[in-house]
Amino acid sequence: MTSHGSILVTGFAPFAGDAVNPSQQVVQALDGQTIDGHTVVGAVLPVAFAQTPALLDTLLVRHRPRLVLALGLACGRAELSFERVAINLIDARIADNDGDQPIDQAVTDDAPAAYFATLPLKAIVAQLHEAGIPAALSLSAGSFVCNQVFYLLAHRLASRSPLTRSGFVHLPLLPEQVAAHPGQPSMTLAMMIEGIRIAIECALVVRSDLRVHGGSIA
Ligand code: PCA
Repeated sequence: MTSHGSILVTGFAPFAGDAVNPSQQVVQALDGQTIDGHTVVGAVLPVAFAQTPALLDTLLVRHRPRLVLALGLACGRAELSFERVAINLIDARIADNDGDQPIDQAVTDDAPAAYFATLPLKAIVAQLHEAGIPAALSLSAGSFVCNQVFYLLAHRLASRSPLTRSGFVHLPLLPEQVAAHPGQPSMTLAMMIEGIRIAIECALVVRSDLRVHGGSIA
């Protein structure tokens, strides 16, 4: 059988005192599965600014993925949040898991201020809504390690593999995490896994995004 190339899906280890990270669990569930003839390679990254650049480089060189979807947790989000913009800024409100807490640094020196996700985000959100899965566009992935990984992927792929599309999804808390985060929205692991699978299927087949209104006023 001809190889269709792999799909790289990354998640993160727990951080900020949480016992689990849903992105790690989604990645572990999808690792090794086949989606439309493509094998999913799952990788769990440390929440550590200094470690992610080399780890991502290794993953991209080793697997030469045809699509990359990075996942992370954002406590407070109610939907699968499809990030539109990766910015060249690190400003850490909390320390990462190595104890680093950089202030106003570039992700990559002498590089563009920002990149857009290269996935058909509006088509993905529409398909998720059809499937009854809460999903939304988001204009900021923050300025912590998730944004760093989103930016690094976009920057690396833009120069080395411009046909490989990439994007970032922030996940809500898992229901069991709400005990430690009272009042915050959550989503089941099964729904997250199904939603990410639908997003990948959509990204593999939809070339140009839907022309529907979106964005936000503030
Ligand atoms: N969320 C953090 C880093 C790791 C994760 O899962 C973030 O949003 O930057």
